[in-house]
Amino acid sequence: MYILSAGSQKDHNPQFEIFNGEQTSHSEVPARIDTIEKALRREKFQIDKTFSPVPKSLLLKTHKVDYVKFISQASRELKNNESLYPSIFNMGRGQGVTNSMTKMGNFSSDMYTPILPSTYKSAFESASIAYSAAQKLQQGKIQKGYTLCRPPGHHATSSLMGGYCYFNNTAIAANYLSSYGKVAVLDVDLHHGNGTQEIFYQRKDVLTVSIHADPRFKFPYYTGFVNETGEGLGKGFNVNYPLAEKTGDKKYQATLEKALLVIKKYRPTYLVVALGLDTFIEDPIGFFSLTTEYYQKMAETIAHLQVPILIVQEGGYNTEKLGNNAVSFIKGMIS
Ligand code: Q9C
Ligand code: ZN
Repeated sequence: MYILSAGSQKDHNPQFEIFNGEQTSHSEVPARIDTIEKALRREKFQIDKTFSPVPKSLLLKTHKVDYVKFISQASRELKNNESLYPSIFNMGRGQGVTNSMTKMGNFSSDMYTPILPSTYKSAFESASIAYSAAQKLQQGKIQKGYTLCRPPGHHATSSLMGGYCYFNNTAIAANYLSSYGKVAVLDVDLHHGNGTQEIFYQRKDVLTVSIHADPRFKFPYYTGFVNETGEGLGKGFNVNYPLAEKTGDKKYQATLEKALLVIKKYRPTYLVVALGLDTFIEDPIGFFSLTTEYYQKMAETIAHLQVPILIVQEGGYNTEKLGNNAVSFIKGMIS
């Protein structure tokens, strides 16, 4: 198992989110990566820290140029300790852009996802490790890779940040690999991978499959329903599995097996797994009841596909136990 992490990702450190009109603590903290790295090292896994920057062409295959420019420019213009949150959302209503706050409303879908001075660099490095590991996979240098991406990516659409995500690391890796074969994305984060769904919604060369909390009750609320199956050429190449509160190991496993059957039938050349560990029973913003032991079985089941696999870290907010859960998953991948 090849494991890749970056350096500057830890600089992106949101101090709060705005939830229901209040400042509440932010779940997506730098300690998440520290905990995973520590647990992996304890188990004697090596962690590579060398990577190439994601090519602009690949970034722009996934995100609109104005969106990328906005994140870059807004990060650069902020002073130390400053942060930018949207207060009003454009939602396609108009074009008047007079200041950074109204401009951000063009590119934001919620108030959980601020821009800080370090955001562009951290998000860029997060995307870069996903790209670099995907490249190694494509070159046949590795059969399985795991990238400790932070900030996460799967809620970022082609032109909207949200759900703690800026650049869609999973989609960037899948887009890269799609130049070399058919790609399946399996999203096992607790939350629906709305960004990844949007990015590939009209394509059949990338199959997107997501298992997640029923969006009637959980973020991102507006997407993740069964009837979202793709559009145009992509019709039939997006599959959603919304599940009820307190879904446990057994029910999850049954759903995973169904999802893997769909992926198997597609005969992908590569599989990208968007690994959220917020399905954990003790996750502070969770909804499911999966156990640490189950992550090993989940990974074993996925590995049965016997295709090159890239695992991209997404959510997971129990910073104390996140490392153990990641280790359990990685052990299942290699067993
Ligand atoms: N105060 C990922 O797991 N919900 N994003 C915030 C809780 C947003 C999760 C409400 C959840 C976003 C990558
Ligand atoms: Zn999540």
